Amino acid sequence: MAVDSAQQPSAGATSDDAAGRHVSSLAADVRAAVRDQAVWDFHTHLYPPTFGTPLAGAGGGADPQGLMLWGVDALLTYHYLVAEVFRVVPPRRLAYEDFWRMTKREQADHIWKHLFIERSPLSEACRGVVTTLRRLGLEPDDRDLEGYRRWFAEQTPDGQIDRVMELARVSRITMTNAVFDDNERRRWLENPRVGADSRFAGVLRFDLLVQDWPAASRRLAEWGYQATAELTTASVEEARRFLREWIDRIGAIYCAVSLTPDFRFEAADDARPGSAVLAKVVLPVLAERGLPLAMMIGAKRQVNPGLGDGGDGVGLADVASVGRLCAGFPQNRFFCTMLARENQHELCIAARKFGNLMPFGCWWFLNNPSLIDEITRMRVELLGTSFIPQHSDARVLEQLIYKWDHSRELIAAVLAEKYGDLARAGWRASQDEVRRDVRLLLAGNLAEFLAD
Ligand code: FIX
Ligand code: ZN
Repeated sequence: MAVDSAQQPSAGATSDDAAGRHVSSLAADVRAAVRDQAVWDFHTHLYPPTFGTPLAGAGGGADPQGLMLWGVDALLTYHYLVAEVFRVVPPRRLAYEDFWRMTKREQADHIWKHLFIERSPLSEACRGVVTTLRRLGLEPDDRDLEGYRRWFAEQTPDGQIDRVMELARVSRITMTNAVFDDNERRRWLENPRVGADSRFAGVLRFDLLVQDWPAASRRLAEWGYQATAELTTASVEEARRFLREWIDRIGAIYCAVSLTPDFRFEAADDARPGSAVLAKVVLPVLAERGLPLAMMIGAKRQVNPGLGDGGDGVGLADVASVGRLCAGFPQNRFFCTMLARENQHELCIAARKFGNLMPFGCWWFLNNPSLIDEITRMRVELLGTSFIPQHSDARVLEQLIYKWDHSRELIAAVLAEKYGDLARAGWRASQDEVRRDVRLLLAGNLAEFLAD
C-alpha cells in the first residue's frame, strides 16, 4: 500500500530522522496526555466529611474518631512516616506506648523534627509531604509547620476535597469500607446516606470473612445472622445474606479482601476455611451481583505491632492460587495486586492467561519511583494497555496530590519510551491514539472491567 507523502521523510532526510523528530514530539504528547487525563482512583482509604473528621477546619465540629483524615498533622503522622521515625528515634529512646500516648499534633511535631529538620526528607513518603505542600501553594522551603497548620485550619473539609481532586486530577475516589471495623460499621447503620457523595464510590471490604471464618462467624452471630464456626449449608446461606445486605447498604462497586502471603487456593472443594468461604459464599454472591473481587495479597500483618498500621511486613505469595481462582471461576472477575516485588512478573503472566484477571497498582512498599518504573515497564511489555497501573492507597486526603503527581511522571516516562520504540519499529502513534491509550490506563480499564 502506498505511503501518504506527508508521512514520508523529506528529500535528503532519512526515515530515521523523521522517526527521531516524531519521537521527541511524541514524548511531549505523552506527558501532556498523562498529565491531563482524569484518573479514577481504584483504591484509597479516604472518606467524605459525612464520616466525621478529627480536623474541623473552618467548618467547626471536630469528631476525634472521624474517618476523614486531612491536614498537615495527618500527613505527617501517616503510618509510613511513623515507621521511618522509629528508625531514627528507636524505641529504646522513645517507647512505642509513649509515642502513641502523644496527641496527633505532638506526634507530628516529633516526625517533623526528626525526619524533616534534623535530616533531609529524602524518602518517598517524606518527599510526598513536600510535593503536597508545594502544590497546595504553601512553601515547604520555609519549613514553617505552624504556618501550614494555620492555612489548613482556614479550609473546610468539603472544599478541600474539591481542591485536592482538582489538583490531583482525580475524578472519583474509591473508598475501602471495612465492614468489620466497628467505628465505620456504626456510621453506616446510623446514617444510611453516609456514603452518598458522588465524588466517592463504595467498596465492601471483609478481610476477616476469608482470613478467619470462625471469628467472622462469631461477629455475624452477634449481628443476628445464624452463622456458626462450621461452614454448614445454613451458615453459607446466612453469610451470603450478610454480603448481599452490605453490598446494597454500601452501594459497593466491587468487593475487596487482603490476603496474607500464605494464602492458598487449590480447588472449589478445597476444605480450608478461607478457600471454602471464597468458593461457597463470596464468589457466588459476586457472580450473582456481577461484581468483581479485588484481592490484595502479600501483607504479613503486624510483624511489629508497636508500629500500629506501620507494623505490617511483606512476604512472597502464591500466584498459582490466583490462577486457579481465575480458571475455576470463569464467571467471576478478579482485580489483583501483590505486595512482593518478586511476585510481579508471575502476576503479569497469570494475567496473560486469564482475561478475568486485572492486575492493578504498585501497592504500598512498591509505591516507590524505582519500583513503579520497573513494574510499569514490565506490565506494558507483557500486557500492553490492559492493566491498571496505579492506585493511590491514600489515607490522608492531600496524599492524592503527591501520589498521583509522582506516579504520573513515572508512567509518562515509561510510555514515552515505549511509543518511541514503537515509532522506531515503524508505527507512529497519533496524538489521539496516545490519549485513547492513556484514558484506558488511568480510567477506562477500570470502568470497563467493572461494567463487564
Ligand atoms: O490493606 C490495605 O488496604 C493496605 O493498603 C493498608 O492497610 C496499608 O496500611 C496501607 O495503607 C498501604 O498503603
Ligand atoms: Zn489499602
